[in-house]
Amino acid sequence: MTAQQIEQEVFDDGTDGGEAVARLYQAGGIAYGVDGFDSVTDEHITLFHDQGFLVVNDAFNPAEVRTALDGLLDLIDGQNPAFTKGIQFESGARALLATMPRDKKQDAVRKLMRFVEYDGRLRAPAEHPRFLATLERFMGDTPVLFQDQALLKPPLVGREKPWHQDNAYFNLPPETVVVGAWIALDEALPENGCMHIIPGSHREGPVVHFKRRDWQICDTDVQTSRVVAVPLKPGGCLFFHGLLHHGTPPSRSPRRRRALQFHYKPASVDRIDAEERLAVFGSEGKDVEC
Ligand SMILES: O=C(O)CCC(=O)C(=O)O
Repeated sequence: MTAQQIEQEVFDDGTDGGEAVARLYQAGGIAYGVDGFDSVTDEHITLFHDQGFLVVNDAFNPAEVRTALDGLLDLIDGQNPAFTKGIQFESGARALLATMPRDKKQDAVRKLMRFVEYDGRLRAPAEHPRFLATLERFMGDTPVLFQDQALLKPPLVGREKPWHQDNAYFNLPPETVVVGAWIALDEALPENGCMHIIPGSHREGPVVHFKRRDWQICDTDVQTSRVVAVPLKPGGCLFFHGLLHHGTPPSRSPRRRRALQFHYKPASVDRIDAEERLAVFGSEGKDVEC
């Protein structure tokens, strides 16, 4: 990667809640899943609508996980010169990137975005036929991929993603059954920042989000007594509703936590504009303290 390329990169200067936020992620239980897409029954689809999530273990096999990781590392390493805008580095890495070896560089990355057009190895899980068929059963409509991300928590310095609803970020009608698919590429555990959710919270509708450590649900509004952790083995997949309250704690673990996240909307749903979205999810003008 040249100095000029680095100049184009985006650095995330966001703040980290650090240990002070640990109380927001004290889970009272863990979520268990079904084994493989073929095990998903109609009862599981009903459960998804009731609880707002479904875990599928071994959704992707070790070879598929390895292939996706190879694609990810190549993009981080700058091996595809056309992929110039999709990497968000941790701000602390600014001065060091040009000389970092490949293995170290990945530990300076917080997020990759919009990569499916650039690497077939990363597009493959998003187009996996049984995966898409499962999404279609959740939605009762054709799933359309509209966001692709890779979310990395590097060893020891993985940052929190505060509690939020994904639909607060999307210009889609707020109640849309958006389905997020979060696919573990490493083992994800509470200590290295696995997903934490509040089962059933999607049924309570959209909630106001605030600009604090991120665009997030107010810390005092997080229903901490209902928190469940979602540990996953590599290849495990959490499907979750776009209104489900979820977040991930900071990681001080020496173990990496890398994941892919794809978001799908039903084909029949049209976009709205940001103003309409913020009228529902935005805190401005609502005179609410957080
Ligand atoms: O993987 C993470 O740490 C956070 C994922 C998430 O909830 C998001 O990016 O919306």
